[in-house]
Amino acid sequence: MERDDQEQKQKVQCNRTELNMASARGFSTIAIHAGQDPQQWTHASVVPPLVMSTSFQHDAPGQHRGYVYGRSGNPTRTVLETCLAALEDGKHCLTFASGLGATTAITALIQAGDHLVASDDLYGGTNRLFQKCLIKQNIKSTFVDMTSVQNVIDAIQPNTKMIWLESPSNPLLKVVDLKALVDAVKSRRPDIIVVVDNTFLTCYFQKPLEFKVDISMYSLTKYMNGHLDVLMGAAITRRDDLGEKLRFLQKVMGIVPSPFDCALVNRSLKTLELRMQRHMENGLAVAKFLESHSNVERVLHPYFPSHPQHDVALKQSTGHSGMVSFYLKGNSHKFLKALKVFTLGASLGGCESLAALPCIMTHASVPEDERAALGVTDQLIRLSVGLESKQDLIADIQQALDASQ
Ligand code: P1T
Repeated sequence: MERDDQEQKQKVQCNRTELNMASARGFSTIAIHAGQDPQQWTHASVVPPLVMSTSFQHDAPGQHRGYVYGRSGNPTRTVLETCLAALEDGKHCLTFASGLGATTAITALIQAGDHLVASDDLYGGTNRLFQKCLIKQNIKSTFVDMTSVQNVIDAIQPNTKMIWLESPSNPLLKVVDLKALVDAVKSRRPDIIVVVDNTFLTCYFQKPLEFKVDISMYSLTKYMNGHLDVLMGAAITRRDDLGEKLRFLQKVMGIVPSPFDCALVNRSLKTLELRMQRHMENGLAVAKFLESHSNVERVLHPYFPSHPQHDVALKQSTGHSGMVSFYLKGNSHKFLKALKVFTLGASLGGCESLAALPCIMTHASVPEDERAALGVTDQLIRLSVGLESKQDLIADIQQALDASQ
């Protein structure tokens, strides 16, 4: 889909007077203004105020001005949630203390005895939550390769209540056809909640709710905040019933983010479009260089024609982030040790380029046989290509590849 078309379709969720701009439909205009009209505060500050108070004065018992206690609601958090809902073209956004906090709350929508179908390639921590914690609540998960919609349909049981996937996935960058999957599932079982973890692309490159996915989930810790200094998660939906239940769970389970972190993420969203464009440019440049090098076996990038789901990626997203995975022919430990601009570290989506060995660093909690079957081997390296100068990133990769031979 062309970006212009997509932007035309963006509806500004907060009302027009609040946005103070009758024709505001562009991504960055929404990111910079939605939920942030200075007129809503008596001091008219252009940057939303950071409200740290955990207690709010009642005018009389039971009479208050919308806020009671910091866990159930906070004005700085409301600003962020309003902006995120508008950016995603959603209706309700709930933020949580981390991405896994969001996952914990979302999976609390289902109950003991229910069944979950999950993608076989997921962030290791999500896989661990499903296999080690949900199982204790008698929620069983079946893991399938969702690049085939038929696999998902075949895995559905009478008690299946949720489908959970990442697209592109972490770390193999598998792409799932969201429209085909939702249509196939909902035509059979409209009661199943479909959740897409959209962390790798952000709402700038992909909007799962457009494909009638029920919940778009984020680790905001990654690209959305983009500066490697906040842990936070979000769930965004158009459904009133799910929005209401998630708001209840946010308050009751207590997995809330701090107001300070909300202010940081809100600030970061203002540059999301600029950052994502540069992540894509740098990521493609690094991926192309990797592909040309004799010490590289195979490069995984959804915007390369060689990617098995390249057509699906082009159909449902408008670009790709700085996430690139590749299989090295040489010694991966030597390669990682030789890097100078890339930092060896978990996480992704920051200004600083990071490199990781998923089998040890981010996916060690995935059972070894499952990792081997998937191809998360000792030769698989994951890069989060940051915002440094392209030529420095390529030179760094080149010298590390040479050193790993
Ligand atoms: O770290 P946290 O904010 O709790 O988010 C968990 C999470 C959820 N979904 C995806 C796709 C993720 O990549 C993550 C976290 N991932 C890493 C820390 C990592 O290095 O892959």
